[in-house]
Amino acid sequence: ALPSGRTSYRHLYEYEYELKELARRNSKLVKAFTLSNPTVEGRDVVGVEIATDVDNIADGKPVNVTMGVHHAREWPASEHAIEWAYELVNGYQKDPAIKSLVGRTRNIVVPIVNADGFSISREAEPKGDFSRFDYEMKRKNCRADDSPPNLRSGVCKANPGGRDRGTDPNRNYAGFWGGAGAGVTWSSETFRGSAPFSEPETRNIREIVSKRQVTNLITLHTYGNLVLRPPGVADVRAPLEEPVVKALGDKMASRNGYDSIPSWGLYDTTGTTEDWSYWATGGFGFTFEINTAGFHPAYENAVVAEYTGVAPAAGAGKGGNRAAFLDMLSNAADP
Ligand code: 0X9
Ligand code: ZN
Repeated sequence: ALPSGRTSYRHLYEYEYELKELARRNSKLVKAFTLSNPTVEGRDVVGVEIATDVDNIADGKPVNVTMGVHHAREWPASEHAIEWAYELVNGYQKDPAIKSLVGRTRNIVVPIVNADGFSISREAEPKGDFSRFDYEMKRKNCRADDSPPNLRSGVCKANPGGRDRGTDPNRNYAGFWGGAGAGVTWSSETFRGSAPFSEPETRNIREIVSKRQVTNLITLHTYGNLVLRPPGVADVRAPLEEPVVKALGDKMASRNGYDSIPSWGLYDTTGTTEDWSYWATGGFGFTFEINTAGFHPAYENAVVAEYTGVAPAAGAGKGGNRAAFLDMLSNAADP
């Protein structure tokens, strides 16, 4: 079973409620926060920080960040992230190894980076010319083309329409922004945006990475059973620490049963989360692509089995993402 006992995909309001409830019930260990940039449609982006004496943020400990749902339709990503928050809180009370790891680190979890997109995808209903599927399969955020008439309306509150409205948050970071593997037009599913960090989603993550000592970061996506490390584009140098980064990626992949490869091995991208964070800070960052069955297939497999490592999911085994996340936490605590 999952740390929370959950058996179905959460809705946006449940994430916010549960994160705040975790903090309320464990006030010395867990602090809930709202990032400073509300989304284009005005939604809050909420996370938790988990640390011994959580309010003492200047204690100098390394910060380990876990985030999900840059891409709206990738629901297992936020589920794995929030379950990790429960794992740390539960483990702190009853597992001495987890208590020790948490005691030497600070852990930030932001399950839903793209709150507008997730809300549209998760609450999808047919509307006008568009099917439920058109809404459910939204990827990007809700940024509108500001040149009237708005032909790029997309499935967002203000402008129902095709799902092409928006910027891809995972092409909007400053790392190699605007290069290969990023769209330059609104209709592209990988639209890079008007400038690096033009979007509230990427600014929110920049705020965390720039203000805090983020040594370790995992950004969760679906799908493909992959542990991806920088760089995302073939024609740049690998990190100086490539052997160390590779070893950590390989170790995590040995837990969740995924393939460990450099990101460009999947396809070229620019402007992704860890290509920015690594070159900005030197902190280690990985993308996990959860499961092989689709963007949000059956919960039992894509979330319960893949997180816990219990069969029958294809990539589940040897401890699952729970064990892979613990490797990342151990690396933060004892590099
Ligand atoms: O394209 C993406 O943003 C990620 N895949 S997804 O299907 N979740 O959209 C992959 C990003 C990893 N980086 C590279 N493949 N270079
Ligand atoms: Zn994705």
